Amino acid sequence: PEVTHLPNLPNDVEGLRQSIRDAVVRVVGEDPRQATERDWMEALAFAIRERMVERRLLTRRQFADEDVKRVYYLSMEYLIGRMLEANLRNMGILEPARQAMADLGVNLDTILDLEDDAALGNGGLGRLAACILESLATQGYPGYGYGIRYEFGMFRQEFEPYHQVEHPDNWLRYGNPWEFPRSDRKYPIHFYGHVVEHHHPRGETRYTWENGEEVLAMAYDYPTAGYGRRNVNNLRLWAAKATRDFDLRYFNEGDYIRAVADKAESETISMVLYPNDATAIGKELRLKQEYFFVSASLQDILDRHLALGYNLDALPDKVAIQLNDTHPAIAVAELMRLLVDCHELSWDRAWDLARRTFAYTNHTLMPEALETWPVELMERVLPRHMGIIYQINHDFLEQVRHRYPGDNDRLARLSIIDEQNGRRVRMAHLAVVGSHRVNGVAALHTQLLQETLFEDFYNLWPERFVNVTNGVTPRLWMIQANPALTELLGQRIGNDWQYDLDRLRALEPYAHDADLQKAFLDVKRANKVRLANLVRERTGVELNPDVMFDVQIKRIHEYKRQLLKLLHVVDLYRRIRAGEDVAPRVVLFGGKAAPGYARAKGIIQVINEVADIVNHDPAVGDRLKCVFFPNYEVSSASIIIPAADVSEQISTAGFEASGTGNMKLALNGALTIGTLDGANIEIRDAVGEESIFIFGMTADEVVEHRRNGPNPEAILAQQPNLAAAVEMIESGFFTCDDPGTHGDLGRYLRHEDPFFVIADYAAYTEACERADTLYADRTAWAEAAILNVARMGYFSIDRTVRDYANQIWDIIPEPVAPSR
Ligand code: DL6
Repeated sequence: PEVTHLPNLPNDVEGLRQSIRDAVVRVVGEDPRQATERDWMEALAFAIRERMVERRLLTRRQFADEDVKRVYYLSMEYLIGRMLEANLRNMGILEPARQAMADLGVNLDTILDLEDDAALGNGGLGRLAACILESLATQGYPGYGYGIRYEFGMFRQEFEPYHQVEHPDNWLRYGNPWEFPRSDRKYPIHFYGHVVEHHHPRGETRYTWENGEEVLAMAYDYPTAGYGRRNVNNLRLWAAKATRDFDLRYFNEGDYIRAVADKAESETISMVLYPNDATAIGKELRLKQEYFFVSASLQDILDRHLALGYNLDALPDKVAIQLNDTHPAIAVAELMRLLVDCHELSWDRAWDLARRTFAYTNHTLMPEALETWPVELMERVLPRHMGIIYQINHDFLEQVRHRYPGDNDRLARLSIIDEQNGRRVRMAHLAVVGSHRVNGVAALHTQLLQETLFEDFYNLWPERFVNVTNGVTPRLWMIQANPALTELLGQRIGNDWQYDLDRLRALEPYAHDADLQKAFLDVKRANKVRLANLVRERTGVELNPDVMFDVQIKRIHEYKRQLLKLLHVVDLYRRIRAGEDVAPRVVLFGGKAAPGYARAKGIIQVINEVADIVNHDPAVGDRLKCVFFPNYEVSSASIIIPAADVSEQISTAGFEASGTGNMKLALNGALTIGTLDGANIEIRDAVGEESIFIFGMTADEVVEHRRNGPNPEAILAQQPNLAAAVEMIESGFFTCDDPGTHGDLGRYLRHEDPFFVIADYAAYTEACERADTLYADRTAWAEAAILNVARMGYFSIDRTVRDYANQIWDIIPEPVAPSR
């Protein structure tokens, strides 16, 4: 019994102090007298992780004892941010740790600021994955994440001076105290080679995948603590390591340098996150990344399943696997390969198990983001999988033929292989065919999926389609990001909302209470001062916390329409210079452009140029400031979001699948100016028309407008303010050194305007004016903002995760009992 006994480390100040001091010596290897702040940070992290792993083991034991069904979340991206504060908070030891550090002469807040963000994701999709893992643990669900341990995450953005320059994000340069390298958990991953058929006279033909290259996937574990619970789950990230065989082959041939170079080359698979959020990356290395992490994860899942004593027929009863977008969709073919080729199940039995195990989340309708791989590439890199995909497609099209005899067009539309565009594998089709559930991420998005992208699939299998509207974790996006509002809420309505966000409703009856309104506005102002300090530090621009903070933070994309906001800024600027009286505001942009997306990079450049002129024009003063916050990431988001008065959610309707920034901002009391797109619609339904400024074309109107052919020039002719703004930009007013720079942008707006910036402009500025009017009435604004907070409970990630658990995964919570 002593051998299997788990330690029980104390969580009080004294116990923590002891662990931290010990860790400085024993783990960091430094004399406490000479330890630097970074040494103390590491020591603290080690003290926390010991405690996390203890609970992790308890959790694992209980899951095994209780025979639970587990969900595995497969995602190429996890946008986690900093881990120290989140782990301290979720472990319930933030305050004791603060005191323990103070006793050791170290300020915890300084230490928290030293940590790099873990930015293993691009934006919404990766942040959603991180929120889901946190919620699984918080609610006690048996849920595990799988992904890639990129050595370089999302690039660091700098402006030199106006345009974006990307710098590598070497987030592991100091090592990483949160990870547990598991050299005992390595799986071989094959690429290339060829397939050999083995015909059996009385059985199915069998296949072996031979020759080719092999790389190892090694596990790194990141424990994930639940808030207010003892459950600690696990995120397992895979790193590529060369095999020993790999070394030997060339060493034996006597080419030492080539051997070392090739070894390094084989490890590049997990080197870098592709920084594209809305375009498919047609690169061979990307396909290898996808297969690499999928194969390792599935081998690991099957190993665990069998080690727990279950047989493969029980797979769908004990395992649910969620595909986060199509990036892991090759899993459908890989599971078939493992079951049929390695475990020797019959094809039909394997297919039944696979389909009942997988579910797929779609995150975009945009054609350029939909992954398709050339058949030729797939055949070369993953020859066995190509054969399996052909077989899956053959069986599937047989079903379709049976259901719709003679309908060849339908067959071509549904086929997993697109024969029109040089033969490509449609990964979304593979994911739909191989899953028992397919979900969109907001009501409108799911509806559009059913009506457009997956219309034929929806007609075939309507029961397969469900909606699961996204959510955000209130632990990070309220408790951690906005301690002042958290405190105020605690005083007014207690803390139950931290576990059940719907309880924010208790605030509603106080929305017109003058004391609460004042306290609420004071909190907002303090958060604006906090942001203004950070903006001064990062950009040198001074912001006045007493004017409206109008915030658009998200990836830079034409459909998200940063240009719409920019035209408004230029319009206001021109009117201020013309002596008009306009409502004062600070406009803050933040977000990264994909490095190869020229239009998006041009948008960043022009915003920076406009900002530079506006901010230095003495005629403007505090009436208008424009800031592009550099290197927007999770840690800066948590300073920006609580300071926003207005949240810009102005995508062209029908293009933003859901959005989650819209939820974070509204939860923190910002009022939304938004189109009827993505989850904005559900936010409007929740908060009520009076707390949101809706404008612009609906998704249907956008389709109609596209059909009729947009005519931006005619609209410009009707709107002198807008025309003047466009002209100021294209004439080079903001680029004195090189006036020709934005001629192209002018042409783009005048003649193309593919996302209807011009068409929606009048409605947009009218919505901004409604916001200005309300903002001027502080009482009315405070009331609307308080109601906004009170009614955002639905957008908790905990509700999202329960929806997945009940509608898709069929899993139940297994809270770890506080046994000791
Ligand atoms: O579902 C998370 C997030 C949504 O909130 C955004 O609206 C959507 O744009 C984003 N999708 C992607 C697209 N990725 N791909 N492929 O990041 O997902």
